Amino acid sequence: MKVYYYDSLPGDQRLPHESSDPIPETLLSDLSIIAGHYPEVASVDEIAKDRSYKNRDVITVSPTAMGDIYESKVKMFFDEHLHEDEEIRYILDGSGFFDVRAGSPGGNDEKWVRIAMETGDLIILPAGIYHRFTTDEKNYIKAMRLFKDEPKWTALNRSAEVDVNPFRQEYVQTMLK
Ligand code: KMT
Ligand code: NI
Repeated sequence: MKVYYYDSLPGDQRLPHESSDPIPETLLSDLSIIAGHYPEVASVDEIAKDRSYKNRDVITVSPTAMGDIYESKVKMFFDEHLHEDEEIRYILDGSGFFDVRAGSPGGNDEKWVRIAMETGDLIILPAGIYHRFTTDEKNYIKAMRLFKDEPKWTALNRSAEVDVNPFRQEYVQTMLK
């Protein structure tokens, strides 16, 4: 996977938007993100077992799989949001971008970090991190979503209220340490 700062220039969200600013080597771990390449699904089974993840499903995001609702789904995934649980995604096929927030929360140094995910890539986003997702120009990704218990999937879009959500506050505290 490739990691870089999003250039924030106008243009389709599915374009790479790669800025030339260098990123710190520890950027993802500084944000409490775990990411890696695991060609064997068996490695994912092991990670799920270690973290007590009992359920999973597979989602295909593409015009073929979703039909008419594809464009609106892609727009929805791209709304900045957080979850009260970890978000684990394993890419089974295709590719796409996970954007995560870096910089001081609400500060003028906030940036998007773009993580370009391909087949075999796994990402674990901590609860409370603001993020968004989009397919790329290929308009096709097949991803495994892992859940600790029931497939619960609530996205809380960024707002003043969500900024003070306890899971958000806990994540922000972790960043200050
Ligand atoms: C998310 O959290 O935005 C998603 O689950 C997107 C689909 S997974 C590639
Ligand atoms: Ni999400």
